[in-house]
Amino acid sequence: MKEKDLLKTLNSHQAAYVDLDLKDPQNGEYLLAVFHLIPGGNLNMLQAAAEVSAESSTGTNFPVLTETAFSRKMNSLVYKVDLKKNLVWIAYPWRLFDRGGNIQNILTYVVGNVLGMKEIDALRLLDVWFPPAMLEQYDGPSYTIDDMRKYLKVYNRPILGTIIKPKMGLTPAEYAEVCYDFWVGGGDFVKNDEPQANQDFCPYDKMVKYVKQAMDKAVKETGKKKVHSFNVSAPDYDTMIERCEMIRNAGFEPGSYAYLIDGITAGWMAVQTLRRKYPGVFIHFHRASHGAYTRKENPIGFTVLVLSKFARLAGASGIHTGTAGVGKMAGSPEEDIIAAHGIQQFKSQGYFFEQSWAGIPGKDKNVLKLTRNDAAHKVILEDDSWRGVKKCCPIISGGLNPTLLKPFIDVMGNIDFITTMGAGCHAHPWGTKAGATALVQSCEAYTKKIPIEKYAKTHKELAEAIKFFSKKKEVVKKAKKPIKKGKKARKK
Ligand code: CAP
Ligand code: MG
Repeated sequence: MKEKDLLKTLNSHQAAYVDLDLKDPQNGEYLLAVFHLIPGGNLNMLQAAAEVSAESSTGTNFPVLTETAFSRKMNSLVYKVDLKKNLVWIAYPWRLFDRGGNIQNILTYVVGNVLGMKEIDALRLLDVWFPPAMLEQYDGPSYTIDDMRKYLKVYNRPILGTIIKPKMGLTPAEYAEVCYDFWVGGGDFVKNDEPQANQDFCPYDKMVKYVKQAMDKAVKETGKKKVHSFNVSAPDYDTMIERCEMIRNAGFEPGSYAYLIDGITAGWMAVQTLRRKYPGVFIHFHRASHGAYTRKENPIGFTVLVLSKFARLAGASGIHTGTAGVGKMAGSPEEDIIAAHGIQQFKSQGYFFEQSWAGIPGKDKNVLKLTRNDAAHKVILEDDSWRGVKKCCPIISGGLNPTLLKPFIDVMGNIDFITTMGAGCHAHPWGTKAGATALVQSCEAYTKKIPIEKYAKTHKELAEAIKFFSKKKEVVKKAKKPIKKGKKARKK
């Protein structure tokens, strides 16, 4: 059966949401989306796709008498179907979306009710394409990793960071001490862990105050600038802003702090609020609970690439994009690296779309060349006729340690990211400071193109890290061996 043969199986309601002859979907009027779709019930691919298109734009499950000629113009349209691969392309008139750039609104359409429909057994948004004119409406990042590099005076290597561990349970003084140890060990960047908030054993205001003291001490001793990313996620707007202001009023100079937001559990409104209210601050998008949508085993949800593209559009300065299978979290090079590159580059190749992040007609090669040379910053033409969306930086954590830095960079293909290693630093047998030093040494080895085993011969903290983290791997290997039937499990 060919796609076009299925047209005659559509009822009039479904047919209003399909146009397999749509001319030039990339004409600038549409946000384009590609879904993997398995029909539910007894629907065929095109029928199910049409139902998804209706529910994710102007329709419902029956045609309504209140439709108008204009409302029909706002119908999204299924414009391509691949029956073999179960793929569906849908074009959304982007005038459907809330004016002024509202990510939450787009997601409510394209991955809203449709994920709960009976008409699908599987529906996963794989890639999206934003037309240049639409990009004009969205903020994109303001303060980027390049601004952080300038502040830290760190170039030509990843920004080396940590997450304070244990994840929770330290007092403010204990927390700040671990920050200090990491910074004097040579690390650049410390983040709160994603659940850090105003716990009774670690009051927010005290944590901020002690971190400031620790940072001042570390900066004085090392002569190097440091950054702390504070989790400002909160139950309500006022509390979030109160936390942001508390940090600014604690005396942290611009550039020395970032605002971390649990973008999925706190919500896109929080992400965009921070971007709009604090354009001079690095907005750090932590993606806790993204797995419910992005894990490959999930038939219903969206990809890491889609999440990351929307984070860039929303104005996050950086978002966690995963360790491409090198660290502890699920995720593969294919998934995580395409997402990382998708938010770093000015012209990025997705699964289905090449996304130019310039708000100009992609045809103007000269201007695109110009913007590529300065893709890190908004490039405004004198007449402000177009602008580029700044890059959003991959933040890489999840089970990394100094022995895994080079393996990850080799997969990533560049060093333009922030890495935050938690256990990778604080599990070091000699403690956090040595863990940080081992990380710095591992990065030095990479930059000097020396194998870490060789570099470790003259760098003891790294040597100890290699011994410890490699051993850790063996233990995991042993645990995986099936215990022979009848043989007693060896007492550990
Ligand atoms: C890492 C981490 C990060 C997750 C997030 C944690 O700690 O702090 O939140 O890695 O995953 O809580 O597990 P470790 P992702 O460095 O000790 O593993 O970056 O994939 O979103
Ligand atoms: Mg964490």
